Amino acid sequence: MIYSSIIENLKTKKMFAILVDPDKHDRESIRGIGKLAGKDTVDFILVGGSLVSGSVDETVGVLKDSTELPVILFPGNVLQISPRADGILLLSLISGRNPEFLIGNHVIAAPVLRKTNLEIIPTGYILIENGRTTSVEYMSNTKPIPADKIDLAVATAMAGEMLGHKLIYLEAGSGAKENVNSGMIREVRSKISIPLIVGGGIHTPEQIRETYSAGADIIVVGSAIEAGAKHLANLLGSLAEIKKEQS
Ligand code: 1GP
Repeated sequence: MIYSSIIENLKTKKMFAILVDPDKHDRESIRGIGKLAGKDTVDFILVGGSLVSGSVDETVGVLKDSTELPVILFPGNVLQISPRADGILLLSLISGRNPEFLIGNHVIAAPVLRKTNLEIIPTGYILIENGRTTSVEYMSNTKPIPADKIDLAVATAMAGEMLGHKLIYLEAGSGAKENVNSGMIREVRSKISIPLIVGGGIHTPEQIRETYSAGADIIVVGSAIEAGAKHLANLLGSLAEIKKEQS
């Protein structure tokens, strides 16, 4: 079970996930990512994006053939469901007030999900302003929480936990100008007891270190792995070191 292994792993170490957007990689590159992402650095692979025209199902298939790591759907919309994945972050965009992203799409997806063996992981998804309009902000038609309104992010995360979400995801948005600030991560972490994922605009080993030190349990990196296999190999090289420091 993915969720119980996350809880188990977090007792002793920080976790790291990479996000594969099917539109940003060809088959070869997806296969390369699967092979490079070893167990000592990457804990799981997310697949999805705000607007995807390529096949999520095919991307999941290639990943499943090239890695043993869990492949988890991170859907931007209901078209991004593949029964071949291991699980799905069932996201509720709780920073927003768009009913489609709070319940509407979930109603559409539920009967489809019920027919699969996907592990469903309800996730409170909180979008934080980052200095520019991201695809997720535009596509979800929601307002992010301002980066300096830490109290709003904390209250939203607490509400997410009280509503029964199993993870909280603090998201600056893919390609964010500014990643989620340490002060906000620290406060949110101290007020919830479920695991905290942080992603968006994290590219360098320094940012990864800082984000973990602030309290992120799981970091997600997407855009930074789109620069090619060499870049990914370098990043994963420093990650092994960082994870050792943090454990
Ligand atoms: C986006 O948090 C993820 O949903 C990753 O963001 O692409 O900026 O790494 P980046």
